Amino acid sequence: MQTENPQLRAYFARAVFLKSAPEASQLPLDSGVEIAFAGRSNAGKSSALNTLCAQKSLARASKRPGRTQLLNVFTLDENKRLVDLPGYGYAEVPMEMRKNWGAMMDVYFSQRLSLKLTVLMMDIRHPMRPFDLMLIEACVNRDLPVHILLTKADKLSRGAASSELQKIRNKLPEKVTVQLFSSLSKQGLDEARTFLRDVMEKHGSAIAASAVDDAPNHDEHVEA
Ligand SMILES: Nc1nc2c(ncn2[C@@H]2O[C@H](COP(=O)(O)OP(=O)(O)O)[C@@H](O)[C@H]2O)c(=O)[nH]1
Ligand SMILES: [Mg+2]
Repeated sequence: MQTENPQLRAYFARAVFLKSAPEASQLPLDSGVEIAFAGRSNAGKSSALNTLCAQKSLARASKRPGRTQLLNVFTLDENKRLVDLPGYGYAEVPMEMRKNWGAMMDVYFSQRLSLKLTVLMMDIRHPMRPFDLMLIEACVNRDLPVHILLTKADKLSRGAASSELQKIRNKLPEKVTVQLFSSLSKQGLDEARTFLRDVMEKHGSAIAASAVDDAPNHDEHVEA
């Protein structure tokens, strides 16, 4: 088990569940900084979120994948959010739901201005599947940074994991970053937290500087 930096841990341990939105239109007001978590069902997304936020069941790490089609919103503070996107990739998800998923993601990725980073979870043993490539392309097309966590790195030997990392890095667009990660061993935890915190702080301070007279009204959100 790897050690973790306590300050980085505390930064994310503040996360609390805010709401589940069945559609992008029902997300909180589009202000502040948002980081989205995406990945195929079973990629280890819920586990990664729980590990990053040092909580046991912030995002439910379920063994029954692919059923919930909700955007789950967690807040670090009033200007910083993590959004857990619905998983995708299981044949058992009905066609209607898949179409709905695509439409929802299109709206979310193309319109959400506060979205500053997508964290894509890929199981290191099953990386770069069509869904992953589609998502990377959608983000790159709108200049949205993507940071990839190659999850379950503990399933491979150190050597195999780092050669897989290099192989995948070579196939990615230059701006997409990638690292090894394991919720089980906490490998890559500080690295991931540092990356995410830097994105939050970079955009967060820009907002603070421009928001002196212009504080967002958080009561504006209307529940459906
Ligand atoms: N060995 C190992 N298993 C993991 C890790 N992360 C998740 N898993 C397992 O992978 C399965 C799917 O994890 P989950 O977080 O629910 O994936 P999600 O569907 O993407 O949210 C579960 O059985 C987890 O216990 C990891 O870092 N190492
Ligand atoms: Mg999950």
